Amino acid sequence: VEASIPEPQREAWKKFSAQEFSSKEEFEKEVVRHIETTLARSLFNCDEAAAYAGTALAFRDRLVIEWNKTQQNQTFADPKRVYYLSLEFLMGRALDNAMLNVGMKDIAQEGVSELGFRMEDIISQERDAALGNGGLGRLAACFLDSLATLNYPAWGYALRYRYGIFKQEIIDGYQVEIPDYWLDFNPWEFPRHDVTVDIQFYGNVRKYMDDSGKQWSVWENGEIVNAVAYDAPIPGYGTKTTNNLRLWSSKASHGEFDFTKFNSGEYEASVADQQRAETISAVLYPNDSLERGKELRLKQQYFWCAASLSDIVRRFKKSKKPWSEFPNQVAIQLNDTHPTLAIPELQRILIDGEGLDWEEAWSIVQKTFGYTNHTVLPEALEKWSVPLIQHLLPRHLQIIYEINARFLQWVEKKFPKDRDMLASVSIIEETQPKMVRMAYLAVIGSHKVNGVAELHSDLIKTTIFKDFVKIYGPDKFTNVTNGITPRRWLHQANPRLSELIANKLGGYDFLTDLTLLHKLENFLDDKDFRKEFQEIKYANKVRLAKYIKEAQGISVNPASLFDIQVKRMHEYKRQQLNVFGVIHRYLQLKDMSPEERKKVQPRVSIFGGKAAPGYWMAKTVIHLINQVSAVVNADKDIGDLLKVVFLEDYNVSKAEIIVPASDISEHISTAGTEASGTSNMKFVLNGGLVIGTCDGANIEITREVGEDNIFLFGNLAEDVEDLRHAHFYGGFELDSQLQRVFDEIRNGRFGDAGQFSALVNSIVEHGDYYLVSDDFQSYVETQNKIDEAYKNQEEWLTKTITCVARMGFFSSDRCIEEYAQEIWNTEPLPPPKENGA
Ligand code: 9GP
Repeated sequence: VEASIPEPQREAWKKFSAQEFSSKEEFEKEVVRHIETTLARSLFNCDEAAAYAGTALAFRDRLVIEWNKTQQNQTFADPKRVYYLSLEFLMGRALDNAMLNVGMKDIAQEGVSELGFRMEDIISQERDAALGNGGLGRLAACFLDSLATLNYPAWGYALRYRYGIFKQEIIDGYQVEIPDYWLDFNPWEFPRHDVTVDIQFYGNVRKYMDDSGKQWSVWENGEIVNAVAYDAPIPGYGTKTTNNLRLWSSKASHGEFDFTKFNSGEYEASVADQQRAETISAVLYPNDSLERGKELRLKQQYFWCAASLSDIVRRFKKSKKPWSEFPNQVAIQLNDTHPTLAIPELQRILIDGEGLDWEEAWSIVQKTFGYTNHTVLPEALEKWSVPLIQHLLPRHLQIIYEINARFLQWVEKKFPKDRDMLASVSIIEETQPKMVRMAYLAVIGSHKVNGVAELHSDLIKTTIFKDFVKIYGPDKFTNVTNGITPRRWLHQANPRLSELIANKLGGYDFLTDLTLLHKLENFLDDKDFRKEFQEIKYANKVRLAKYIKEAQGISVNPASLFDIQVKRMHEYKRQQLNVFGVIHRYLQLKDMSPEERKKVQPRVSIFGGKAAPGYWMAKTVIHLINQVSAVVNADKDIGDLLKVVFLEDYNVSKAEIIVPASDISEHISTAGTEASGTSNMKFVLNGGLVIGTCDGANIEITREVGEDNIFLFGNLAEDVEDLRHAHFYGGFELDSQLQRVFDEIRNGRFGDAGQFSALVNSIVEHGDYYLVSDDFQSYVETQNKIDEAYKNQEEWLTKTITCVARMGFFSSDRCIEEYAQEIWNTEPLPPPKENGA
C-alpha cells in the first residue's frame, strides 16, 4: 500500500486512531463537539437544523471508522468485487438508516432528548438524496443496503447530480417543477480531490503501426473534462461492513477559469469552459421510462462509465494479476442500458491501452458484464444516433461497428442466408439516421441478461430479445425477481410493527432473514397480537391523516378505507383508470338516497407521483385528479364517504409515511407493461392489501400470499395484443358506466372540459392503447368487492397478517444472493473478528 506510515510510527497511530462512540454520553459529546466546532454554533443558537447536522456528523464519523476498516480489509483480501453501475440511486434520507443499521437509534434518541430535541424533528430536517426517478433508482438503493448487510465487497457508481429529481408543487391543480438543490449541506459525502479521471470527448482517431508491425488506434485531440470522486458510506445492518457509493462530479480540466480571457475583458468566456464541463453532472434527467436521445445525456453516460471503469481497472492493476484474471476479480452489473457504453469502453481500454488482441479482450468483456433489463416499453429502449456517437465518441463507434461485424459473422454461420435474422439482431438499426440499439449491445457484451420478475423475464425472451434466445440459447437469459430492503421498508418506516413482530418471533432476526415472517401465521388466532397489529395500522393511518392535513389542508377520517396509488405518473400505470373509478364512485354516491349512503364504506383515495416535465398526458391526469379532489372534497352531501387527495412531491421519505398507512394500494398497469413494481411489495409487507392486474411482481405476490388475499382484475398479458388490434380495427362499445364518467368530464363537472378532451379521446378515439375501457368494469367490480371485504374487519385483518407472514420472498437480500450466485459468482467477505470479539 503506497503512502503508508513506516512501521515504527504505527504504534502511535494505533494508539490514537479514531474510536466509535458507544454510549449515550459519548454520543452527546460528539454531537455537541460538532455543533460547537464543525458548525461554530452554540447552545444559544442551536436550531433543529443544527441539531440535525450535529447528529448526522456524529453518526457519519462512526460510519467512516467502519468504512475505512471495510475498505482496508477488502484491499488486503482482494476478493472479487461487484460494481453496480446505475445512473440512479434513490437513497432518500441517510441519518435514520445509519442509526438503525448500526443499532444505535435508541441511544441517540435519548441523547438528543437530553440535549433538548425530539428525534423525529431532527430526522425530518434532512433533505432526501433524490438521485433517481422511481423504481429503478430505489431498487439500486435497496441493493446497496443488501450488499453491505450481506458483506459483499461491492461498490455503487453513479453521478453526483447537483440537482436531483425536481421538487413537485401543485399550483391551481397543475404540476410545477422546482429545482432540487440538495447539496447545500450534505454531511454524508467525502470529496476525493485526489481521485480524479480525465475523460475525453470529441476528437479523432489516428491509426499507426509500431516497430513490431502491430496496428494501434489512438483517440486524440479531444476535449478533456475532469471527473472528481465523491464517496458516501453505505452501512450494512447488523454488520460492520460499510461499502462505498462513488459519485462522479464533472469539472473543467484546466482549473477554475481562463485568466487570459479574463484579463482581456472576456469575463463570460473566461468561465464558459468551466460551466460547460460542470453541466455534465448538473442535473438528473427527469424521465422515467422514456429516452429522448439528447447529447448531454449521452455525455453523462460516457463520463460516468469511463470514470468508473478507469477506477475499476486501476484497482485491478494494483493486484498485478494477469488480464485473464479480470473477470475473476470484477463483476460489473449494468442497471438498464444506461451504462452500456462501459462495454466498448472496456474493450477500448484493453486493446488500445493495454495492447490485448481483440479476441482476448472481448472474452474478458463478456465474462465481466451482466445486464439487467427493466422494461419492454418501446419508448424506453435506448437508441443513440450513429452521427451523434461518431461526433462525441469516434473511437467507440469504430469499436461498436467491429463488435457488430464480428457478431453478425458469427450469427451468419449459425443461420446461413437468414438476412432477416441479421437485420433484426444487428446493433445498428438501418434507419435514417442510423441508430445504435443499446439493449442489443448490452445483450451481446454480457454473459447474463436478467429481467426483474417472472412474467417480465419471460416476456423479454419472447418479444424484444426473441432472436437472441435463438442465437445464444435460453441459458443466457434469467430472472431475478426484484425485492426491497426490510430495514428501510419495515423497520424504519414502521417501527411499531417491526417491534411487534420482534416480540412475537423472539428478536429481530427476520430483518436479515425475512422468510422467518412465516412464523407469524402461528399467531393468527392470538387476540392480543391481532389487536395490536390493528392498532398499529390505525396509528399509521392517523399519522398519514395528520400529514395530509398539514401538507394539503384536507381532513380525512382515519377510520375510512385508505386506498393509495403512489408511483410515477404514466399512462401505462393507469392512474387515469383509478381516477375514472373515483368519479364513478362519486356519481354513484350522488345518486343514492341518504339511507343507501349509510351502508357505504367510506374511502379516501390518495394519489401521489411526479410526471416527467415534458409528458403532457401524465400532467393532464394530475390535473384531473386535483379537479376531482376539489369537487368531491367540497361536496357537503358526500362528507367523509369519499375524499380525494393528491399528495404533492412524492418521494422516498414521504413513502415511509404513506406505505404503512394503506388498507389497499393500487398496482393496476396494463398487463405486460410493468416489469416488476416494488412498491406493491412495500405495501403488503406493511399490512396493506393490493388491487392489481396480473402484471409484474403482482403475479409472484399472488403466488406467495394466495389468491384469496389479493384483489386481481383485468385482462391478461397474453390478450393485450388482440384487444389492441380489436380497438384499432373494430372500434368498440364503451361500457355505460365509463361512458357516464366521460360525459360528466365533458360537460364540465370537473372544470374546463377542454383540458381533458385529449385524455378522453385517447381512449374513445385513438385506440385506447392502455386498455382502460377493457378493464374498467372489472376494476369497478373488484373495488366493490373490496368495500364488502373491508366491512368484515376480522377477516380483513386475517388477510393482512397472512400477507405479511408470506412476504419473505421479497427481501432484496434474496435478490442479491441470486445475483451473486447466478450472475456474479462472488462470495461475501465478512469483517474480521475484532480483538476480544
Ligand atoms: O418500470 C420498471 C419497474 O416495473 C421496476 O420495478 C423497476 C425496477 O426494476 O424498473 C422500472 N423501469 C424503469 O424505470 C426503466 O426501465
